[in-house]
Amino acid sequence: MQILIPSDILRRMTSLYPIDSETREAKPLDGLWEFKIDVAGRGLTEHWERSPLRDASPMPVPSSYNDLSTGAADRDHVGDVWYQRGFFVPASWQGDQISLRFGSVTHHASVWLNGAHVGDHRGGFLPFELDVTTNVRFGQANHVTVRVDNTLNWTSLPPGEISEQPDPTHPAGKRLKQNYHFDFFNYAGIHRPAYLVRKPKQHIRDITVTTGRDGSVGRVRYEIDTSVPPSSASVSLYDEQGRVVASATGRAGELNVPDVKLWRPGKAYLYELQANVVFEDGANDTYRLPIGVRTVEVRGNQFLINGEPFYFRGFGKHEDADLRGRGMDHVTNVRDFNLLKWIGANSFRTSHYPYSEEIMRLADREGIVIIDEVPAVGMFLFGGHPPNTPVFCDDRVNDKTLAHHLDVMRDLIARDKNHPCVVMWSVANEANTSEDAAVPYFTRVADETRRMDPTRPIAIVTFRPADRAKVEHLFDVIGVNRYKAWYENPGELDTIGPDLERDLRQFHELFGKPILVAEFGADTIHGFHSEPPTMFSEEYQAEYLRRSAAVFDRLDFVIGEHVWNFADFATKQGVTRVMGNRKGIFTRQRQPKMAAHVLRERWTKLKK
Ligand code: GCB
Repeated sequence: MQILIPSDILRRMTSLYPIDSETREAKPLDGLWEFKIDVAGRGLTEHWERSPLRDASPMPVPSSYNDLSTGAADRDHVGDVWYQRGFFVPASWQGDQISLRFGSVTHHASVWLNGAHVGDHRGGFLPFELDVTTNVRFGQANHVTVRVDNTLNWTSLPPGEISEQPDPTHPAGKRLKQNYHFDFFNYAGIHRPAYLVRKPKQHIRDITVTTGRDGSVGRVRYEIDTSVPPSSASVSLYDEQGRVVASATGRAGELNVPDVKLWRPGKAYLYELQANVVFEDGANDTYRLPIGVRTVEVRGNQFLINGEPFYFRGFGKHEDADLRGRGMDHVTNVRDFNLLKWIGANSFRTSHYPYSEEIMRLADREGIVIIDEVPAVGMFLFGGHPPNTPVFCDDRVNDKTLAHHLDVMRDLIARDKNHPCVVMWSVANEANTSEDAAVPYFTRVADETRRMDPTRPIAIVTFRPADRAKVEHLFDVIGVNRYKAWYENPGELDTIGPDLERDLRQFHELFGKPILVAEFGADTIHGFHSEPPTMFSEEYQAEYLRRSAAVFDRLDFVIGEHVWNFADFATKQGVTRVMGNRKGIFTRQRQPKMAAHVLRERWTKLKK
């Protein structure tokens, strides 16, 4: 059976990745922009968008701005920063639709073109596109200004809290302090590629594809969404040799692909769906979408891809690198995918926020399976609050947070629905699911996510004890995070075997669902050695993994092991963080620690 994602939910301008085609152009706006930190918060009232930024410095796009300056105040700034640049719009573009598109701006953006406000966006990890056709000057210079706000509050994802601190060095005598309950540095800036996009006035707005298979015949259902109803529409499917293997006419329909080559983990096969649309006035639009034919399903204790049991071997990751912070970087991405293949991994979770479209496209191509997560992280109060302070209540995670959470789920599904690499949505990481008020909240999130995409299983990643986990039953797969012999019983490697097994069995007994061990790991300083193994040494991490793996191998309901973390990454400063989180199997510079060889030995031989 084929199910399409309801199109009312997906009518968003942002979903199609910007490409060149015979009817479209995507002009990169990456490079050096003018940049200024709004220390006193005056930019908006002084209308910085109206003139060239004064005393600006150069800032690369895409990149985080935090690690490029030598000043702690710049790195730790809370509030607005401003970006500006000029560009030229060819006169020949007149008559087309012109838009500005950002892969992501973290966390919130306001955009002006030639001094006129053209739009705002909330949320730091998804794309947005603004129609600027009436604002651009054709055949002339233009300038774009972006205000980037990095603040987090209880209605944002991830959530955070702002407090004020006296500071005599600050122009206002006080400064803002950002608190948050998640374990990665709050990088900010224009993090992903920016484009000036030209497409026909009447155009393809979106394409939705779902796939299935009957024996050797692949079924590809498609639906094309256009800005106005077209007079005709057609699609052709090309194989990797560029041969047409199926075609159809109409805005929606089904293609049959004889002798289909499936998209398989580790063995990706991508077809290209070419959509052509002609409008009443004779104008036309063409878009090419890479697609893979595959199925996913949870059945009993198993996770099936193409009807075959799939065991997740891989990591929780981060978009994080030296200097660039969370800025999209092809160099890091290609190295990471090569390391994933080297170590025998087949999957990762986009912990704890949606990753760049460039990474998703790479995963499609390289056959790496992805669990796609939204930035619902930090919905638990770690330390500093009296015990039992609620999270799900009017003052913290509330109805507004829920509304935004649902918006982000919808936008993520709109962006990533056509990626064969995405096999499951993860709706949250380590929320306080022991609270009664978490139940209606996550019931809504689970119901809406299933409604928006009936084709993929959904998961939640939890760290609560099984007998106090009140919402986990709502999901198809439960991701469990456990740090035995680390946060629990530090240094006692012998506890891993019995404790981890007991804990995972309890989850399965209570919920009867497949369990993914979504996080387990130990901080390890590259170059520290100790025999017998001691915490932070390479030997400890290696032994920790061996003992954990022995547990997974005894439990048939465990559908995968995602080690925390792929690489060392930046966090806020604190006494438990030695220049960041060191649970990486690779260093932040992407070189293996000893444990990488242990995993490689296991994963390249694992018969599961
Ligand atoms: C967790 C979190 C992850 C942290 C990790 C740690 O449970 O999900 O974001 O980085 O623990 O290392 O403490």
